[in-house]
Amino acid sequence: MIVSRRKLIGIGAAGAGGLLLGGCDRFNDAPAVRDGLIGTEELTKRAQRLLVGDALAREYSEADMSPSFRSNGSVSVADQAYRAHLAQGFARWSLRVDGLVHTALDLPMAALLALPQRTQITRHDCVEGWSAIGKWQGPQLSSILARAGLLPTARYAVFHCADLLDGKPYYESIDMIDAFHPQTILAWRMNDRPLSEAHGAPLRLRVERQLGYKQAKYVMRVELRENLAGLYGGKGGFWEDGSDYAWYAGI
Ligand SMILES: Nc1nc2c(c(=O)[nH]1)N[C@H]1C(S)=C(S)[C@@H](COP(=O)(O)O)O[C@H]1N2
Ligand SMILES: [Mo]
Repeated sequence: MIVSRRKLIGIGAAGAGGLLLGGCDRFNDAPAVRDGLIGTEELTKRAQRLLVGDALAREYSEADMSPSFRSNGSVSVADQAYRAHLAQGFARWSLRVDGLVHTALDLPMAALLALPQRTQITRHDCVEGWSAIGKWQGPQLSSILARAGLLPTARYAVFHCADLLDGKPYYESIDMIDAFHPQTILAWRMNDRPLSEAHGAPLRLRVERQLGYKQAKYVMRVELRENLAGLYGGKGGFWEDGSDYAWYAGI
């Protein structure tokens, strides 16, 4: 299974990189690019960002929603503290926000629900070759980060999850461009219902311009960091560490 996932992402990354880099002279002329100071993955990311800018991912109508939205990866969480919170409907659970912030936060569900909410109907694309259109609701990550107050050195938001996959903690990370993108939300509601356990209760990331594996489920803690080195495998995510998936998984 891991082998087939690798194949798919390999083809996707090569295709996108070739196409995007080939078409962008302004980008290729930049001194750091000319002098070979930037690696291939960073090139792909920057090329995509130049072309995509702050564009919104496509949003769909209710009529487009998939009749069923499959779940993938972890579909349940073994952790005892998680199971106790699940049994209580997350009534005493809170999201931890810490690291390079002015004020570390513990936000209970009520506080997350009291923040301005964004609802979006988007398409989820998994590298395993399936897609589904679903409706997501939650506060924008930007409003949570604004509450905590970022220190100037904060460059990445890391999402720590409650589950273990293949015995290892699942985690993901994004940069500040995606963290402050209007469609980047911490969703607690999916298709007009609170998130199920299989889809990541109580809270999951939606970062709509990237692939499925970036959409971290079971988010317990958001940590602001200056770099990703020294955290687990150092590549910023579970699949990035274990299977060489691209850190920037632009669609
Ligand atoms: N915590 C956690 N988040 C995760 C995963 C996982 O195994 N654990 N799998 C990822 C992958 S590969 C995909 S395609 C989506 C699947 O989301 P879904 O189960 O809601 O369809 O979650 C992503 N986020
Ligand atoms: Mo996926």
